[in-house]
Amino acid sequence: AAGDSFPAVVVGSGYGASVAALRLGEAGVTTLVLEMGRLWEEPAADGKVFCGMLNPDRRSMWFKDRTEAPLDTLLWLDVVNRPIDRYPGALDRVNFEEMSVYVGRGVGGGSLVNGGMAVTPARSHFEKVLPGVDADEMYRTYFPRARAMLGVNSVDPDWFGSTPYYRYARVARDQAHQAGLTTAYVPNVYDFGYMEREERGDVAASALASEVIYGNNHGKRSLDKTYLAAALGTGKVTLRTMSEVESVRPEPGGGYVLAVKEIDVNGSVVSRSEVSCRYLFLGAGSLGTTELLLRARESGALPGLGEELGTGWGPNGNIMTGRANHPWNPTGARQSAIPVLAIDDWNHPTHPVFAEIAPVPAGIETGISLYLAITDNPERGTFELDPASGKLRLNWRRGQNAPAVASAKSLFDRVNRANGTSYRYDLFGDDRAFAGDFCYHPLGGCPLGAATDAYGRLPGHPGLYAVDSSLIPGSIGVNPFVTITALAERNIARVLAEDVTTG
Ligand code: FAE
Repeated sequence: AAGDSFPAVVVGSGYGASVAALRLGEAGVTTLVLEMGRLWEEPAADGKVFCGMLNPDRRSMWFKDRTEAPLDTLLWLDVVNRPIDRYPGALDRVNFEEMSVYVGRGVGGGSLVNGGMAVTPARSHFEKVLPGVDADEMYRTYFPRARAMLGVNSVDPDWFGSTPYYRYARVARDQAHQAGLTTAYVPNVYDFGYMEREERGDVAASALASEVIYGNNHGKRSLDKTYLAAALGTGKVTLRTMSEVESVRPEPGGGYVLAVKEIDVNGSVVSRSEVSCRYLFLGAGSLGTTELLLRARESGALPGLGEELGTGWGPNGNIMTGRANHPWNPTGARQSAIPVLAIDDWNHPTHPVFAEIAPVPAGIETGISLYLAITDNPERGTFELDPASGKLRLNWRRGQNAPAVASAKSLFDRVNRANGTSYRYDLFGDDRAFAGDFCYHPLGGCPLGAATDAYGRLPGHPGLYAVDSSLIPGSIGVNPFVTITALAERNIARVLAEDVTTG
């Protein structure tokens, strides 16, 4: 098909991409956003845009025959996952050999499916992870800008203290305190005023109706409602959905040409076309951006890309674990799907952990305290392309999770000892108490200041930028999207000031 041409193209529509799109639009740069997933806007026959976690249907997952939820089993029974029809659902699980990575698909990327936890990292840890970035400027300007734009707010402690929907978090909080640990409220982009109205029955329930990893029908300020809405509002930004960028090559006179595959809801190819641009912003996520760049390096299309590309990958030290509570201390059948509390033991000298108290929104009493622990695992993986299939391969061995499990175990052994409780072995298959074979927080692949310059510019290829989680080298110590957003704000400000000419 004949190619379209735009001054700027943004690939993907997650955090980095949305920031780039808004700031380009505001600067008057006509910009096309290409997103491989759906625009989640039209309600289906049941009146809902997204499906819930208790009754998943084809809207739940990206072209799967069966859901692949993080909790595999309950009481060793295969009751969690369901057969579904193949469809461009909102949550994808990319199964590499020894690590599975959850990602969002659709307009808004991970913001559609994530828990909304909006955490700014400890400054000391940020400085350790990204020493080349001026932390003063980040904490003074770009973190506050990101939080304001994302709509970050906090739960009212009084309401938290009394609602049955956070009993599970209060139980886990008290047990942490019993072990001498500190807990902290975790800010979120879910509108807590809305959540309180849900409890009163004034509005349609979402967080209080077990909605989260397959999308929230209400309450969550996902990117389509914040950055992307503002980007489209500039009148300079347009969006093409169900459009996957397959490859990138340079245009002889400068700029780039993208090969784009458009699919329908059955996954059938509707068209293949080319789009050219002067400035190309890659915001396809840690996996997507790294894959596109590796393909361009391997094919010789972008020979300037160096050896650092594909390195510095990590799962942000993610480990999930569950504890069994005493029958006289129930966690509650009603649970808000949005986590609001964490055990903060990040200052531990040998086993730093930031552990979110996660819901088990099963609709029944399970007696489980579930946690997503973020640890400071120093292990890193690398990406490469499988020579036979051309697909992305992640070199990460399961054993590389050992430091993360050791840290999580150190903390939860203390909690169990102080409360006379034990682990749950029935949740993740294979009688394991700790699940480190999947992650929610893929980071790296195109590390800032190594695979790129200090602002995400790819070497040797003017006008080509990485803008997303691929820039963060494997760990940030807390949930990552506030950092991804703030870093994208910082980088695009510099790029607009120095590189981009309008008109
Ligand atoms: P991301 O949001 O992944 O967006 C990339 C987009 O690019 C997606 O929409 C893709 O469909 C699209 N794409 C990929 N490849 C292509 C291509 N070739 N052509 C066109 N489009 C493409 O990127 N983080 C937090 O901070 N707090 C949380 O509470 C939290 N909970 C999470 C819960 C779940 C279940 C998951 C999966 C993640 C969670 N995260 C959380 C992580 C967070 O969502 C993630 O770090 C960010 O979404 C990553 O942002 P990026 O901009 O890198």
